[in-house]
Amino acid sequence: MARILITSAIPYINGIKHLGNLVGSQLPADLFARYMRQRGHEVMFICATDEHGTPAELAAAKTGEEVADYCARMHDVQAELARGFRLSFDHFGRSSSQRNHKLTQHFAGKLAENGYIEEVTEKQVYSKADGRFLPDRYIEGTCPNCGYDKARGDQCENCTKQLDPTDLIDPRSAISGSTDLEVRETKHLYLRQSALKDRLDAWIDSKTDWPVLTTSIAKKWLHDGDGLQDRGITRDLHWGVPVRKGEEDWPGMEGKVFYVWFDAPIEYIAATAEWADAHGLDEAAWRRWWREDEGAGDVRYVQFMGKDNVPFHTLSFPATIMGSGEPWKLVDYIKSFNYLNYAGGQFSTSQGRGVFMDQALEILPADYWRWWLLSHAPENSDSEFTWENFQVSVNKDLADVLGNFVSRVTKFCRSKFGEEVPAGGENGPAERALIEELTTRIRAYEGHMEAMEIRKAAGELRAIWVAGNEYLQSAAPWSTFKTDTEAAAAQVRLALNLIRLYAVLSRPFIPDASAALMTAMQTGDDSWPDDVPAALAALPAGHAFTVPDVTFRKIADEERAEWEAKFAGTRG
Ligand code: B3M
Ligand code: ZN
Repeated sequence: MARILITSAIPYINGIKHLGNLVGSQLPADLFARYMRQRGHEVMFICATDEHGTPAELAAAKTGEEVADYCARMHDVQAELARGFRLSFDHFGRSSSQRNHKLTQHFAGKLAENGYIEEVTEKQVYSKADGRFLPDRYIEGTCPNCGYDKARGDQCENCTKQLDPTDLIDPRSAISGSTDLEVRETKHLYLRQSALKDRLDAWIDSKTDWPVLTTSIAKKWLHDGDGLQDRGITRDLHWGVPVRKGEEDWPGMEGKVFYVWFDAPIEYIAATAEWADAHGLDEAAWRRWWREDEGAGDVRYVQFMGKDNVPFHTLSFPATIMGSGEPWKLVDYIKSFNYLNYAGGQFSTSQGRGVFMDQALEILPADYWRWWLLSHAPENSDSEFTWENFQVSVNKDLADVLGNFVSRVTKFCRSKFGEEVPAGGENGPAERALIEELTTRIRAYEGHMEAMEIRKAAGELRAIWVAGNEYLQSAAPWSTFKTDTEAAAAQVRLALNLIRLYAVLSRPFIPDASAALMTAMQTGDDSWPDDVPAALAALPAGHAFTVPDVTFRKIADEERAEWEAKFAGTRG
């Protein structure tokens, strides 16, 4: 069995995430983590809140809280929503943790020692109206690369180019809108990514199995235009990791903090250390996941993220690790996602457009959302959430196919044979054909799950549910029963076993429904169907079960219309 380290991009602390954020990192990472655990692998699944930077400061200023209090409160809110969506993190950390402070300072120290840090006196945008230096994100303007007029000073969200604030055309303060900006001198540290370009290039070239979306973005920033730029990794802010060289002060950098994108990926490592702390474990317990010289040599490390985060994970963070000269684990596979759009536009946190995690759970349980989002994951192109599509998927896949199968089989059995698996009869050609089809499909499902081909996996799972339904429809035990009770018993026995099999196979997608089906089938046998015929005989004649409550309910047209109207505007 393998050891698999899985990280999801860590969500910004300010505000509640929308469904587009969820499907772009945390949810597919959870699917993969659940699947790998189910297959018996040792999994470490890490996420955290990304707490530094100006957005946190400004959000706290708005609510009138100290920024540390704001972050503590919002961390708990996000952790609770993660539980609501059944995100099975081994640890949900905080980038503001002491662990991350120490590790971030450690990496900076090593990078300096190895000559990868340059101290630069530079000119930075100062807003007289706001009385402060404006950090990158709080300067808006026109992207010099693509012309998008709401590009931020750190990155253009339209073309994903990493920017420096002074690159922007017609810059303005995002805090006050003021264009009364002037440039003042201040000293900052730069990570000399350009000096690592050849290593990064060779490393990306060696990743022939990565999704094209991931490598194409990396290649673009390695080779387009001026190639890989050195990046400023410090900021004139109060909130963040104080700039230190390892354990020592850094002369000239007093009062400055590291740039949020420098410390955020390091939090993947720090959060694993936080996990060890939370469980009273020693240093070795987390280092065996991260240090190749301390046991991580055989770990497979997989990251999940939206496409806008790819440059930081294919270039900047690997540069930090390579430049440290220490054997920290580099990522083995990056699964990246396009955007999920919302009803003809974009989801937008700043404009409150779309459905947010808290709102979603107020409407329907997590499984409904998990199924729709995962089966429509924006893998090969952007995808779109519409209420109509959501209604159709839920009603068809979950209610008509899976839910209906469970309900018909259990109710029919209860009425004719009682609440236990019936004895008698044996499998005939139709049953053998079904088992054969399921065997092929289950092997395909495994292949897609291992390859993180999420839509294909969802499609195969749906086909597995459909195959059972079609079998039931044509076997028609309710007719068979009238002439041949033995044959009907064999049909129902197989169908009841299919319910258990569905619970096992569907668990990574719809964990609550899966648990409810296992409870109804009164079994704890959740072993993976390596041997499908055996798996379909796991519940023997005489095994008791109960008829479950409705597994999935349908969404009525009026409800859909009501939600559509309710979420048409922006969040208040
Ligand atoms: N917080 C951006 C995002 O949530 C950023 C990711 C950090 S990953 C280290 O999309
Ligand atoms: Zn652009």
